[in-house]
Amino acid sequence: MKIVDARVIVTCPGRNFVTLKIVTDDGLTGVGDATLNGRELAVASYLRDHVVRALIGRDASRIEDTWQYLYKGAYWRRGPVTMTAIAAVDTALWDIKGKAAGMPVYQLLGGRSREGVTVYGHANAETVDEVLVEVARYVDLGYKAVRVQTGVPGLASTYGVSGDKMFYEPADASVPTENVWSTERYLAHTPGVFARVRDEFGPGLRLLHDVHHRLTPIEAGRLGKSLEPYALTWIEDPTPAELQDSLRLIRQHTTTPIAIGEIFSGVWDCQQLITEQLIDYIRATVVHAGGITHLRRIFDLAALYQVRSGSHGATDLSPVCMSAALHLDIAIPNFGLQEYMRHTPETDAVFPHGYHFADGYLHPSDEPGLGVDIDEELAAQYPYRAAALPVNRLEDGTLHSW
Ligand code: EZ4
Ligand code: CO
Repeated sequence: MKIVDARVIVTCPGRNFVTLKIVTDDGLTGVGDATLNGRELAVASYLRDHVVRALIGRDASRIEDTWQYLYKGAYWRRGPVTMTAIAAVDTALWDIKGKAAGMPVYQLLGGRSREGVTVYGHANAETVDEVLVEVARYVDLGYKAVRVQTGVPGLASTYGVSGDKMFYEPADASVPTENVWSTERYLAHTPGVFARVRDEFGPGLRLLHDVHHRLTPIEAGRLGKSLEPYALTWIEDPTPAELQDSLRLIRQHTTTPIAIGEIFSGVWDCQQLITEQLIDYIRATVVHAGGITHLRRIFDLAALYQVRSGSHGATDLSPVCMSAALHLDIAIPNFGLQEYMRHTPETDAVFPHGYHFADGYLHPSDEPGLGVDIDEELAAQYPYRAAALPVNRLEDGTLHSW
């Protein structure tokens, strides 16, 4: 089963996606997501200019060997561009292997460990009164877990709050939008938001919150402690996590669970976080952490330390990534939660897929492979549009983490 073609498809059905489609000599095709929000063309070039020619003629059934070939063979290891490109190849090869075997990929990963994949949605609004309405919408749709983000009084805009409630897209301009941030205003406001939400919805609803890398460890400890009465499932990315050691300080101050890892490229970014049990959920995902092969390796390490999965699932991860994530989620023993932001109808049409949402759960497709494809003709109707993620400054103008 030799690879005879590998196409890199860039499309923008409302937002940019990069997809790799691999074709074998016996007519099988596989798809992999290669989207890196705001840096899409870097990955497209990595694949087109450096990877595709080395794939032609390779045995498509050798997934592990191809992973090692691309990782060790590049000499330059790790990094989001490299690992996203490797992920795309890896995901497409798992899709092909499933089709060759006549089985959904989750069967090749050991079969089902659960009946459905619990997902959380994003409730967001400028004010607390408005966000209660948004949370109720998700509850009505059947969601058992909801992420809550609100505006902060005194700040013009805040991460996670948008006009379009279902399809939040932060990459909103070709040159980064400038936001203003105040940790003091945020820490003063946030506990009151969760007091209201918990009071309104009772103890059964799982609540989450994304801090988006904005605090220092001691500030994060204070936030976690102040949120303890409202029993959150997790706070996400409380600090930038390059400094894995810093999570020890947060742990000394709060029992609010912590989820980190959506920007991680591989196991070396979270090895200490996992083995010292400094986090509760690892948010690494298929597209940015080296594909199904490498993410499974991360999840297996995490399982040894009672760390559960909580994969990133924002709209900038295409339905191809979501399909792949669901096959892992349904199979691994230590699944925790899966983020699920719905894609627009335009995106769903470009990426026909067999997964479906019902009563708070996503269900992977039972078709052979990943159960997702790209409609290349339709994709060609949506040319790439430059879009960058915002930057964030403190009120005095100092550049801060976004
Ligand atoms: O900002 O995916 O938890 N979800 C997130 C996302 C990220 C975007 C960046 O491309 O933090 O909204
Ligand atoms: Co996040």
